[in-house]
Amino acid sequence: MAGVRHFAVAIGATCTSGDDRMPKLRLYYSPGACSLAPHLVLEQAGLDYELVRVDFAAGEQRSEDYLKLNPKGRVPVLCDGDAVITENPAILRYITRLAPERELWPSEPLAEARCAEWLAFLSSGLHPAYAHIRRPERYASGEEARRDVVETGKAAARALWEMAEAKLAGAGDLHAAGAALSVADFYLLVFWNWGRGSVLGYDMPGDFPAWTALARRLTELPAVRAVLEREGLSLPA
Ligand SMILES: N[C@@H](CCC(=O)N[C@@H](CS)C(=O)NCC(=O)O)C(=O)O
Repeated sequence: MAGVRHFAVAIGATCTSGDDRMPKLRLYYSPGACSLAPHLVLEQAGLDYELVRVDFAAGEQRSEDYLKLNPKGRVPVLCDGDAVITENPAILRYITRLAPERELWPSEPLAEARCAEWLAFLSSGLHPAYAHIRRPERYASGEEARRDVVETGKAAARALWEMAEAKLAGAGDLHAAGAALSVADFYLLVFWNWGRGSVLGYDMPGDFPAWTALARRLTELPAVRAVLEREGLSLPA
């Protein structure tokens, strides 16, 4: 990893840094956000990359420059030279293609389907449920309606987190997509971390033991420990 820059500090709206000494890969991230998944995978893949920290508290994701880069106003964004890639499932797949020797994308057909299935389930199921709790203003305008969105989101999130746990426990595999480590494991760590966070406040070891076992196994990887520390996140207890 080549270093961390802050979006506010003269990054500008384009992907290319114009500096040949900088890596071609640049990840725009916010600590603890879903950009944690590509951050973990870039590190585990052993690729040379630069990090650009986007300050959500300062609203940098909605700044004019950032919206030129990603009109969706979200992280993660992965730049590879001039190319801008958004959406976790696409970014995660792309990173695995850059480091095929690390085998983070399964090649066996069923394991590959399982991996893709997790990526879709997490990005289109668990993530939106969480967003209903964190960002109810996206879904309703009145105070009462927003409260209802939060409460409905909480029920939906709990059911989806339990579904993920049942899926992991039922498969009984060492990893999410089978016996081997894959990008799905890293993406699952994001939602494990959100589960223990203040918004959901779940007892992850008590109520989600299979998922917690996976999280603990992941932290045996030096890359995972390094990234969690860089993002200011504690290791799974
Ligand atoms: N579908 C997108 C979702 C990206 C997303 O919602 N990112 C959140 C952080 S987890 C974000 O940037 N939020 C900023 C905001 O809502 O203003 C993906 O999976 O990459």
